[in-house]
Amino acid sequence: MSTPAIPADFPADFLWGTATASYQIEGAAAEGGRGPSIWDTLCRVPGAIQGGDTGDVACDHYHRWREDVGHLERLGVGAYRLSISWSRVQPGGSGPFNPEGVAFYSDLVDALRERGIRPYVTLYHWDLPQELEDAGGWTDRETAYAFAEYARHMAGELGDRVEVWTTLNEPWCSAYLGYASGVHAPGRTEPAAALAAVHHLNLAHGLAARAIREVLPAAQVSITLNLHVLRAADPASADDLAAKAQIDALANGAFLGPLLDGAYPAGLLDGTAHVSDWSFVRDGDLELVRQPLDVLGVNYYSTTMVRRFRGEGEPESADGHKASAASPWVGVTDVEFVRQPGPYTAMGWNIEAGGLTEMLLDLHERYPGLPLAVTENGAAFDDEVVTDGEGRPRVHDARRVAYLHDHVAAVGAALAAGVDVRGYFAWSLLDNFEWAYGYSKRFGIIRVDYPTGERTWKDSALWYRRLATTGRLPAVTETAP
Ligand code: GBH
Repeated sequence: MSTPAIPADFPADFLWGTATASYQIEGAAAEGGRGPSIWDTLCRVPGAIQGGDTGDVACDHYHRWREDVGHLERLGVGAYRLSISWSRVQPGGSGPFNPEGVAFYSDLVDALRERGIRPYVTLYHWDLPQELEDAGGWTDRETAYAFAEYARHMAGELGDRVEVWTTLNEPWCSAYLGYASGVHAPGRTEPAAALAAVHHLNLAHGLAARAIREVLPAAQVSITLNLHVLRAADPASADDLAAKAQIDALANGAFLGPLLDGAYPAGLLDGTAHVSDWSFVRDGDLELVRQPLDVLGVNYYSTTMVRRFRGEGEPESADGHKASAASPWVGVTDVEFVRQPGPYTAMGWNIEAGGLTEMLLDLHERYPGLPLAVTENGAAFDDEVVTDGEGRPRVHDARRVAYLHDHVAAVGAALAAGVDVRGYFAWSLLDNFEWAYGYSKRFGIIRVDYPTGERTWKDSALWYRRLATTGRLPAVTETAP
């Protein structure tokens, strides 16, 4: 695909990294004093996860972490984005901490730093301790306070060895997929509860940001959002533009509003008034949520096209489900999600690198002076292992190389336009547990064989090494071992 003019070189201090998440890679679900999380529970619900897969073993990163740090070192990345399993370090989500769990992350962070790799630590990538869910989960305000105490403790334990503290990963998913569509843990389908979850996640971020800075005044604090880049099917249709605005409020405004503007958008409150009165927002909450952000993390995979539903019966979502069948779009009944032109990844997501430039430019215009980082970007494809002339296993994942190439170029285009982007993290270091899809979807630049756990560098890893070590966008053919 053709890309806009990009600079030949990225800034010398631009950070190249890879990202993972605890439940997706660690395994050792019942080892080292770890308590159960909502994902352990969902994985035991028949039919919830493709193939009946679980994160019990995953990539066995808990035992193979030294080897994985070696891969990071050989990739030449300057940063690694990992997440902490809350129930590994505090099994019940409140109460005593588990020194063995804390030591795991402490050793990992030390090993990274010894190799000059900056740890970007996410405190919450969807694995809520089950005990907290039993008490109401994110629908309960107490969960936000518990999260802040967990954050405070980890700030004390890991201290200034952590480069950037990210409170939450994609609260959109935690709230709407966890509590409205129910495809993610805890698998609830209660639209009003999802809105309470939105607010308590935002509150948790604010309380945790404050707690981290109380312990570490110089800490860099961040949150990672999956903002939706939205398109109206007919940009000349007032109806389609209104549909887009409605989705924008739920997808983007529900988080950007309180985090950066100090208020929930009026369109969000109006559009969901028939579902909830938002009385869970208490006096003072919005001041708490709006803590200074040192960097905003954004995850980008694809774009979303919507139109006002004009047909008979019920609108369908882009993937063919009836919109009323547990939709993540709380309160929305008359918006259709339109399938866009390909190519597509194995997830069925359309590939559109320009959407990443657009998102970064939009944020830059709206929030001038806010540093940004692309904390996830990548693609699932059906990879094949072949054997080369010397009998070595190879994975010629040309489509993933092209995807990464075009999206890195899209970041370059934003930089050239003056956007303050500090880094880019490829999702993911390893093939891993892809949530409701189990192990059927592979996002890694390094292949993981199941169940042996054996790692094999794909061509995309070879390509990414060249990018990370030169700071120059390599041609898609530069994949020599
Ligand atoms: C990320 O989430 C996660 O952080 C990561 O753990 C995961 O493995 C990775 O991406 C790959 O999936 O059609 O409007 O409902 C991705 C979040 C949210 C992206 C839902 C696609 C569909 C939008 N996803 N989204 S919509």
